[in-house]
Amino acid sequence: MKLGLFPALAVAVAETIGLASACDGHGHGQHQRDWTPDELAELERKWGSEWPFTGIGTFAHLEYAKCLTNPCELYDIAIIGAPFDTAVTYRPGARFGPRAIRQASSRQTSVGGFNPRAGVNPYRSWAKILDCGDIPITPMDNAVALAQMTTAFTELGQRGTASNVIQKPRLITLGGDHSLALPALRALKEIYGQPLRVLHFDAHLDTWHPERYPSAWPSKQGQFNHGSMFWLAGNEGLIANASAQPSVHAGIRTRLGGTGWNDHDDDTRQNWLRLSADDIDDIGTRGVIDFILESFASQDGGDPQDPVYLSVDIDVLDPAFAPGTGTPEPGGWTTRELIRILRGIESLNLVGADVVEVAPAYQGVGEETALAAAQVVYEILSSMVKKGREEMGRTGTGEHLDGHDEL
Ligand SMILES: [Mn+2]
Repeated sequence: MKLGLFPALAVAVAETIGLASACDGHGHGQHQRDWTPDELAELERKWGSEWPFTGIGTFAHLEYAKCLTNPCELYDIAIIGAPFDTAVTYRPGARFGPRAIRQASSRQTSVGGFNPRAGVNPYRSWAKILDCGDIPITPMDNAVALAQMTTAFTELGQRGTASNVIQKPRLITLGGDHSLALPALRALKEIYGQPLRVLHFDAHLDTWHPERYPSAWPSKQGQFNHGSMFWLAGNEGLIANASAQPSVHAGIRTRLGGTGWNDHDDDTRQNWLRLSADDIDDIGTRGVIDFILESFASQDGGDPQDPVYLSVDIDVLDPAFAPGTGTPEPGGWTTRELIRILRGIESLNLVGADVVEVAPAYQGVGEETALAAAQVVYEILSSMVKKGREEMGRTGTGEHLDGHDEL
């Protein structure tokens, strides 16, 4: 066997049949010899661990794979960066969001990853979770960028899974500005063959008619922006439009256009329900959770089962907690409230999610905005893994790998 041709495969085969592994290349010296599996295991024991502050910065120290260029790479859940911010209306900078969120996730490790709120360690359960890196999105041409994101999300989401627990892999996208929700929903419509329902945490509606941004220079391309992507998605039939299957905004506190509530009326016509940021003062996190779960309940009133896309604009948080964002609005939720709400809705059937509008140039030196975004991703991962584990319990498939049975 020529080791130089397929080194990874050669090592795997050698390990399988009990052969030692040899170094590739043309160097000289004592390393250019065969290494036994025991010797390699000893190296792994001595040097294989990482401290939270060491290593190359993948999300939560997860294994990194360039999934877009390696179609054989399988996963159950993929973290994928979409560093794109040329469709914003105010502050740019979210192209640096994926890097910042990964950096802020450093203290998340598989060793210390048990989520006591959820009762699961998402990094040590049935799911193979990979950091698939970033989509190389052009900052020069938004039409090309939209095509790139749509294609990438479709290719990544259509892949087979690493386990037999779920049929389709889940993508969690690190934004990037919020416009990426349009290509994400296009991909999910293609993959699931049906329009999705959306749970949207945000200060803003993002169902704005493009003419909400008045210009003497209207353009079709200009409709693709971070405030109109749900309007576009609705028009394209990507979002469920049956009155019994509404989508939900929560955390809303934006100013509206004109002199009245026309934007709300338009939003309602697009089949959305709204929960304002202020509502939490009257109904608490429990009330917010109940509103969401009741809105997504199945037709017979049972557990929500419709596939849901979860979109988290970090500006749902108050600028006190997340100033590093493109369009900050005072009067938002705390990070703790958002975490509590995310935990409360873990029974939703999340088939994809994003965390968007993290623009680290405007955050404090303590990286509070990116930390909040990394925590949001962790809570979503916890929910997806926990739901899969419950599914395994119902169907009797797979193995219980956690060593805990706290459910
Ligand atoms: Mn927003």
